[in-house]
Amino acid sequence: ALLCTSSIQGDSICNGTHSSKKALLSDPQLFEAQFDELVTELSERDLSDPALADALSRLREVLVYNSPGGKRNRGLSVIGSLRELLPPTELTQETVQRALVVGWCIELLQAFFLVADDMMDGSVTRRGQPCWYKKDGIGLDAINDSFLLEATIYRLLRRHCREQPYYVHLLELFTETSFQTELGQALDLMTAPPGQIDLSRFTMARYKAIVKYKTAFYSFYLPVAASMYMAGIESEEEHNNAKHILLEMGEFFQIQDDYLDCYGDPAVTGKIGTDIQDNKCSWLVVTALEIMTAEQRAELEVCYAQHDDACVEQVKALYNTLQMPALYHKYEEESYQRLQKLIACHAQNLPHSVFLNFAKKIYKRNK
Ligand code: GPP
Ligand code: MG
Ligand code: MG
Ligand code: MG
Repeated sequence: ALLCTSSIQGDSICNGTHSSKKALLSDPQLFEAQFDELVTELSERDLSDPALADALSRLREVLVYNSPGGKRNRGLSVIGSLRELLPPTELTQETVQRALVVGWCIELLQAFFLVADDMMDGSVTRRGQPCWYKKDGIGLDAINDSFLLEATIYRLLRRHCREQPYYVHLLELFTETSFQTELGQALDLMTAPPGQIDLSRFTMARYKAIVKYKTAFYSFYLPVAASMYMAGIESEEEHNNAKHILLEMGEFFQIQDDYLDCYGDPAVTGKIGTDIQDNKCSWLVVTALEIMTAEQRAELEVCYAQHDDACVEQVKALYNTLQMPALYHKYEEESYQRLQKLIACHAQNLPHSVFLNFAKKIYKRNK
């Protein structure tokens, strides 16, 4: 009874007022189809100085390598939410098109963060392929590539939304959200100094601050807030109501990410976990610390944050002894119930489906 029952809204409903061939495609199909067009726009039509040809072909390569293979939850939820917020008569083909572009802007923000995050976390694979910085001849040049990915967001917003009444709202939303995420990433990194083990740093309060900022704002509030602005909803109260629910969802989403870092199947998640080696303030270590004995704590002190397979296995064995998978599943169920209550109390004027559709996609996920 965990998943909500309403039909898959927005996936196959008419895409606009015109009955063109495109109107037969589902939102996910339209979204994927738009990518090639945006790559061409950014790498061929945007700047025409022939002296930039090599740089623009690099940009194309970066876009094409780092955008596919994700779940697209963030990007698709812009059009998904907009369909719930606007009456069908106002969902013209142009409006749908713009919502898809704004969705791509969120996917590009995600690509920017992931290229950079994988370097900081020393990760090996992402979305089932080597991390971009791990590719031959890329290395630290990936820093600049991440900046390029970020810059494309603002090129697209300018080209597609400049004339819209919500343009400045979107600009502020993207810059503010980026700042929040970068602050969260700073907390994440500072709480995990390589090789310096201090288990007293790993508190639940610290954990919640890290994940709210590094994940919840950009992954959950950003897409829904963008669609609210596109639908003309500007009131701070409405945005705060949505934020309240979405940040709670975001916290749970990162707890899942932490769980999957250790217990997920890399063939499914597309990435190999590094949290134990990286000394991360993960939900697993924070929760385990709350229930372990003094002896177990002493053992963890020795084997956490080591780049040594035997040590990593020892930490995992300790997690198993403490029944972390069972604890996690209990937490997931409770979190889902809490979220349902939050939606009932805080959604107010906003359609509950905006939140329920999102919740449906993340609970019980394994990737
Ligand atoms: C997820 O952390 C958080 C991010 C990807 C935001 C990064 C922010 C930057 C400003 C670069 P994670 O490291 O647990 O994600 P994953 O498990 O996907 O590597
Ligand atoms: Mg990471
Ligand atoms: Mg990280
Ligand atoms: Mg992770």
